[in-house]
Amino acid sequence: MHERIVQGILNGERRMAARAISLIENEDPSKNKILSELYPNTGKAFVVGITGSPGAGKSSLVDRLLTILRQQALSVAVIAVDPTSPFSGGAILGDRIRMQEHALDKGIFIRSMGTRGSLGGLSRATKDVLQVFDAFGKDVILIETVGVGQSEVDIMKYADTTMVILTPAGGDGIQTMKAGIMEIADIFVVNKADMPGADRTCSEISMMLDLSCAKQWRPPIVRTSTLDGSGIEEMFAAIEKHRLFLEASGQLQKVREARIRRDVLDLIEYKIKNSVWAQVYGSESFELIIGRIMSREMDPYAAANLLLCSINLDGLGLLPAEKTMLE
Ligand SMILES: Nc1nc2c(ncn2[C@@H]2O[C@H](COP(=O)(O)OP(=O)(O)O)[C@@H](O)[C@H]2O)c(=O)[nH]1
Ligand SMILES: [Mg+2]
Repeated sequence: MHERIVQGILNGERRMAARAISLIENEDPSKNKILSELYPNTGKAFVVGITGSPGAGKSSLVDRLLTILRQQALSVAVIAVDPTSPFSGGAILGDRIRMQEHALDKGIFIRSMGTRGSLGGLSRATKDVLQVFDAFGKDVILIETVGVGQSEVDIMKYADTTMVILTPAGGDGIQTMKAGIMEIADIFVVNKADMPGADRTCSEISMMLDLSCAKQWRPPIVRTSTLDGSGIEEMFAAIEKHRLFLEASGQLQKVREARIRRDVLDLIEYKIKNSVWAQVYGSESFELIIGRIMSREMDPYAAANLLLCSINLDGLGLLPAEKTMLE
């Protein structure tokens, strides 16, 4: 079954890509095998993250960006992540923007992710979906996410270029933005520049950039309006410029290597944690020890050490067949 899906994705069959994504969202055990086999075919897509407050105009900008990317004959995938939405499969983007035109375009694949697939963490599921689109042969992957919490900041770590979308002061000044969000910006976009206050927002961002330590890359500030499309070309040019900077400076390699390091450690941590919980929680000795801690006969530190000795991490994560191969 998984062979069929992997082959389908590599052959560019949309239906198979959609299948894989559903398996990822449902935490189906077969997803690991699919992702492992797709892996050699990944690493080619360029990932652009788009984050900002709800209503800042992220979806509208994505819509505009899609038009430009398609004019360049690039194939694109959009992942819209909204942790507050229980819906999946197009509800987030679809009702907001004029997607009809793009929805029929075979070069575009749009996927919304809500709370489904959050068992292993929404950012983990997003990363897995990213891999599917990458192997599927998408040149560019856009990730739209609401910039409100830690999980969104985590998701943006998978982007090569991160755009933070702000709107003119009064509506949503930079003082209201989370510090963490400001730091991850490679490009600032002041959208709704058709409204008063855009100048002030731009100078606030500029002042903030003056204060932060000098980096190799100073994030440009682009003004856009999705109403008349002004600034959209500049926004695209800024993305291109950042991509060229990443490539020329060797940063792209560095960032991707750091990401791989973290991914492997995350996976190990995830497996160990699951195994520890499965072995310890609710076990007889665990319950016994908890009772002794309650009566102050034992302390939690000694208890943890004691329980650690009983945990077996042998062959963690290996499938039975892989174990036999190693023996
Ligand atoms: N005036 C103005 N309104 C905009 C602009 N871009 C988006 N909007 C409006 O802002 C609202 C939120 O846009 P949306 O793209 O859904 O924002 P998102 O929540 O960040 O994805 C919609 O009603 C849009 O029509 C803009 O450039 N100028
Ligand atoms: Mg949106």
